[in-house]
Parts: sequence; C-alpha cells; structure tokens
Amino acid sequence: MENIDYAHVFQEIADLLEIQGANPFRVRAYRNGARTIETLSKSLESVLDDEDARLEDLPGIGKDLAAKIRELFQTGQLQFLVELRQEVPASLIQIMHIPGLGPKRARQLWDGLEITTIEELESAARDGSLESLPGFGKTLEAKILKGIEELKARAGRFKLSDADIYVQPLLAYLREADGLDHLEVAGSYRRRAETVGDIDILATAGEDSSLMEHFVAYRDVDQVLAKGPTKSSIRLRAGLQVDLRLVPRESYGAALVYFTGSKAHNIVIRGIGRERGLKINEYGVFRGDQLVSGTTEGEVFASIDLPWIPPELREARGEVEAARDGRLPELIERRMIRGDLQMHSTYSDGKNSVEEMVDACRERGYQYMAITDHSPALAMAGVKPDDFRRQYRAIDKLQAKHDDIRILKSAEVDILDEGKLALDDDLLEEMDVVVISVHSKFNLTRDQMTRRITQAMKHPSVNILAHPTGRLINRREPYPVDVEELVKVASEYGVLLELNAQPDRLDLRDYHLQMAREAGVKIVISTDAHRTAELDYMTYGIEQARRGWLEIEHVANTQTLDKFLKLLRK
Ligand code: DGT
Ligand code: CA
Ligand code: CA
Ligand code: ZN
Repeated sequence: MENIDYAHVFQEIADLLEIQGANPFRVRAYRNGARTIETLSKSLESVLDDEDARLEDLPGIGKDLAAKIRELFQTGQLQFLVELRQEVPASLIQIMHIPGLGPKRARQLWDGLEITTIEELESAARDGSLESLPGFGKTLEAKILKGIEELKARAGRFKLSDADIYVQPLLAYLREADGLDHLEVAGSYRRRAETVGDIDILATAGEDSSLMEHFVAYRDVDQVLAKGPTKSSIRLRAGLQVDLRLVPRESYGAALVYFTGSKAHNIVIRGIGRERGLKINEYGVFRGDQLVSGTTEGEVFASIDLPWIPPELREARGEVEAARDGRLPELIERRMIRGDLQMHSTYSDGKNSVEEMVDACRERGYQYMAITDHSPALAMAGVKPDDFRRQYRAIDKLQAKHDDIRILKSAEVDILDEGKLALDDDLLEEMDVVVISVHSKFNLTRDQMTRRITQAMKHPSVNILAHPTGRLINRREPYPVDVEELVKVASEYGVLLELNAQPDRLDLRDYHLQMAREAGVKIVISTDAHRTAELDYMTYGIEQARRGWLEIEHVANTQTLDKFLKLLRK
C-alpha cells in the first residue's frame, strides 16, 4: 500500500465517525493522522521496516493510529473499519461531501428518510420529500441537485497529484521488464492536466519482451480489463485505469504525439498535415502509403515544419499558431523559483514552527519567503494582532541569524464583507507583504463577489490576491467571480495574482494564467504550505504555470529579492 492508501483509510474512518456523531476530538485525530501520512516524505512502510524508526514519533500519529497502521500493513485490512462500515453505509460519505450537506445532515437524511445513496437523495430532492426534514428547504434542495450534477460530471477523475502517487511506482516497476526500450506516459498525465481520467502508457520493446506479462502481474492490480500482445488495460486497486500500448519503434514518436493529445490539438495537427498532402496518425506520417516519419516526436512536428511543442501547451489554445510563427513561450522551470510567498506556521494552522519553515526554505535554496499565517476569522485558526507582532519580533531574531534568506513578515488576511480586511491598517503597514483571500461567505452573486474582492485589492497595503477563485478540485466549485475583472483591477492597482500550488487548488486555472499574461499582470506561484514537506508542491504550481504559457518574466517570484520587492510596491 502507498501512503495515500493509509491516509484514505483514516479519512474514511473520520468521515464515518463524524456521521455517527462521534467526539470531534476523535474525528480530528484521524484527520490529522491522514494529513501527516499524505505529506510524509518517506514511505510509511519503510518506517515500519526500519527497526530504529518508530511510527509513534511521527507528528499526529499516536499509539492508536500506529497500531492501526501496523494492522493494515500486516493483514491488508482494519477490523475497526470493517465494523464501522457495517454500522454506517459508506455511501453516506459521498452524500456528506455534497456542498450544503455535511455529517449532521447526512445523518438526518439517513435517520429521517432512510436515504443512503446519491440516487435516493436525487429522487427525494426532485419529488420534494426532502423538505419534510427540519432545515431542508427549496434553496438547499436546489444546491443539492447542483452538487449531484457536478459530482456526476467529475466521477472517476483523479487529481494529478493522486495519479502521480500511483503512476510513479508503476513506472519504476515496468522499467524492470526484460527487453524494454522506451517507456513514457502520454495522455492528460503527460500534459500535466489538473485531473486525469485514465493513464496512457506507451512503450517499445524487443520481440521477446516480458513487458505485457509483467504489466498485468503488477502487485496493485484490481482487475485486468484486457490483455493482448500490443495493448493491455488494468484497473488499479485505487480505481485508476491504466492502458499500456506496445508500439513499433518506427511509430513511437507518432504514437506519442497521438496519445499525448489533446484530442483538439491532434485535430489541428492532422489538419495541417492534410493541407500538405500528409496523413498523420498514431502509426506515423504518411504520403500516400509511404511512411515519411514517426520515430520521434520532433520528426513528426518537423514534417509539418513545426518545432517540438511542450506537452503542457497541447490544448489547442493557440500553441500550433505560435509554433508556426516562432513565438512559442519559453516556459518557466522549477529551478527559476527564488522564493515562496504563502505558507503557514504553528501560529495558525501550520504544523511546523516559523524556524522549521525558514530552514526548509533555505534547504530549497530560496532567497526569500513569507510567513503568511491566517488573520482571525470565523471558524479558523486565526492569529490575533498581538500574536502577529510577537511573530514579527521572532522573525527579526531569526533574520539576524541568517543572511542567506530574507524572511518577509506577512499574513493571509481574510477579505470580509464589502471587501473589508480582517486586520487593521496599522498592522498591515508593519508587514513586508500583504496577502489577501476569501475563506467565507461563498454564496454571493458574481457581481457581489467580484466587487467584494476588487474592493479589497484596491486597499493601498495589499500586494497579493491568493487562490483567487476559491475552488477545491473534485470537492468545491469556484465561487462565482469575474476573473477578467480581477485581472483588470490587478493590472490597474499593481496587485499580484497568486497561482496557489496546493494540488487540490491549482488556483488560478491555466486559462486564467494565460489571461493574466496577456494583460501584463504578474503571477506569484506559492505553495500555501501547512508543513515543510508541502513546500515541494511548488512543482505542481510550475506545471500549471506552464499550462498557462508563463515564462520567467511573468512570474514575480523568479526575480531577485530587490526586484521582487520593487514589484510589490504599489
Ligand atoms: P483523460 O484520460 O480524460 O484525462 O484525457 P486524455 O487526453 O488522456 O484522453 P484519452 O485517455 O481519452 O486519450 C488519450 C489521447 O489519445 C488523447 O489525448 C488524444 C488521443 N485520442 C483519443 N481518442 C481520440 C480521437 O478520437 N481522436 C483524436 N484525434 N485523438 C484521440
Ligand atoms: Ca488518459
Ligand atoms: Ca486512455
Ligand atoms: Zn488560504
């Protein structure tokens, strides 16, 4: 089992306990454990194997969770969860995560109307019987139906970061096969799309290769869906489908272009081929029956006089035209990043101290960083003004010890009603950089929300608008907001827009980044790390930025400290 599988078990326990109405502290213990495990930099099973390491030494893992991890490892299941599932139908978990519901209402639906599945919930919402429950009215009913619709639309898609967790070990395993030549993942995974439907792997190998046998014998296979000499499909235990295609060496480049997609990009490429009397498909580039090229991707693009196009751009958003005119962007790379401008510490809901965050940023070679703990706001671990001042004095002390990194004093300040900020002006003025964001009252109209946010952006102290649309991938739709207007105000008032690199946020989206680029608005790629390991989410930010066509000059935190500070000045 991978770490994430252990984490999912604990999340499921927490969900089921919450529906049961268990003690909130107990629920939180499982959630904290799950989060620790998800962001652990080593495999849990390696800790189990290591005689000197103890599970109990991991933060958030007590005796009880450690025992459960060992049981899962040794027996592949957990008796406690088996029993819990007999008490609470697991399908209520899906119901509980529909916006507007939650554990208490899921319980109410179950007790009051014996609803346990999405289908039952949908029909009860349609025939009005939901309204018989206390607290359930027309508005909630409509919200539930919308939630169900969205749930259906994204069914079965994996967040890219989750896919990585399963794909990376699979690739390492496949590379052990005999007679293997090339092996690469194509499809949306290679384009680094924010979610992936399935995984498409391409390979070339010698005649007597064991690749296909090896593939279907993978330890994590739930079901072999198809097995043939050139194509096999498996479903992993996590539910992710993986297709493996073995292609002839002379077709490898053409197959890579075809299966990397996107479909829309392929259509444009094929169209250009057709204009030149060429047929381009997954087997190669053909003039009549004659194979002209297809061994490498570069050759395939060259056959229609194009340079190689980075996979992240292949979405039919102007990349083919740009390639033809010699104006493909020189996409940003991870090594260009010099600082991280959003992270939390133990002052608010982070798991590491300021000092630990500073050391972790220094290890990553950064020249600057900002500690951005939450302002006091509803239902969140916010920091009081006096504690911010205490933190800033602590930062001064730390700063005196380090001349290799600048620690910027900051906060993630909540945008309240009407665009007011959750901290006073005099405190804002003490900060080196002010980050603002929305964490509450999502149910405004598009106009109201846009006005609320732009009002806050116009405040003279504000520098960065964080996670501008508030979406959580696969969990929460963005709040309604006019991103074009945010970009316009950002440009007028010298506010930077954040690309939040948390893999379930990736906010702004790729096409919004392209929009900001066009408008000359600079982007800050920040991890919003809540523990040191999450600073490595920067990679997901970079990939998303590449999908948004961003180059070094479009990203503020590629600049040296001096230049970055100048960009902050309004
Ligand atoms: P996904 O799996 O939904 O996240 O997205 P993709 O892009 O990986 O799509 P998938 O797995 O259905 O197919 C992989 C690639 O194969 C796709 O990006 C383009 C290519 N492809 C699949 N079907 C067609 C098709 O009907 N026409 C063209 N031109 N290309 C196709
Ligand atoms: Ca795919
Ligand atoms: Ca596929
Ligand atoms: Zn936030």
